[in-house]
Amino acid sequence: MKKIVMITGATAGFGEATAHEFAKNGYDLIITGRRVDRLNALSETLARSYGAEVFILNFDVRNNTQTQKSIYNLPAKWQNIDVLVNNAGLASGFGPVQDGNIEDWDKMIDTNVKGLLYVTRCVAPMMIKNKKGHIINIGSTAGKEAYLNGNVYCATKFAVDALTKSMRIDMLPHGIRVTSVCPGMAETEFSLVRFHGDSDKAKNVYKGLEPLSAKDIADVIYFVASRPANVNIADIVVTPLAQANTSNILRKE
Ligand code: NDP
Ligand code: 8X3
Repeated sequence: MKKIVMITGATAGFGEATAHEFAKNGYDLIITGRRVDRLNALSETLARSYGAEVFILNFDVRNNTQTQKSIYNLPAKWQNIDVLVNNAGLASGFGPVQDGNIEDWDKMIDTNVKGLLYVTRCVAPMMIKNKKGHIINIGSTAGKEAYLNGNVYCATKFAVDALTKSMRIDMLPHGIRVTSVCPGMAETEFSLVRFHGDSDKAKNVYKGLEPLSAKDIADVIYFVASRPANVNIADIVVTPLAQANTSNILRKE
């Protein structure tokens, strides 16, 4: 029987690239997100290119009722999830806390922290029942070090870091692996979303440097998932060569 990976936020960026990586390596996939047209297109591509079976779940991770309904109603075969990639997330806004937009804050906290928890709350008991599994949370360098104007986004990723450490303790008696993958600057739709669709501001983030690609991170996610069963990679931080940490970034003129 083929292994099953569930990837939240598979309609773009890391999630989409990770879906390709796992499908290429023989997994069947549960792909989730809000943009169902993209999920349908990705499902067709994965089936055609790699012969993968794909199950689509179209829900908003901020909505616990939708999340529970989607996951609990998975057909029995699809509840046999080997790897959960908690990837859905975003930054919304960039500025000092005193000018912060409450809607942006709620969006980030509800998606990056509560959404990750809602999904995990549904999937972890399935893994415990099946006596196997691997939860991979997508953190960030922003969850290791705060940076100027990052405040609430950084706080959500610090929360992911704490949750990953806690989950590893909770899952210990059940033989379930828990990992965080923490990327630095990667050019996906992330900055476009952060700057509310302003493509000039989004492009400017990566000016003068070669950022990570979604594929760079998908490779790392597959790597941690494909270690021997006795190996758990706890935490992995990946930056572009031009980024030493969240604030020291080398840009060419
Ligand atoms: P993208 O914007 O390219 O992709 C984000 C994905 O998350 C989309 O598939 C989107 O799907 C999904 N998503 C967002 N909100 C929700 C929601 N409420 N419910 C369901 N799905 C949602 O960004 P990235 O691929 O770059 O980001 C993926 C993860 O990586 C995020 O957690 C981000 O914080 C993190 N990260 C990104 C870095 C970067 O520099 N790019 C660096 C470090 C971490 P849809 O809109 O269809 O729902
Ligand atoms: C996203 C990367 O550098 O914008 O987590 O925080 S960064």
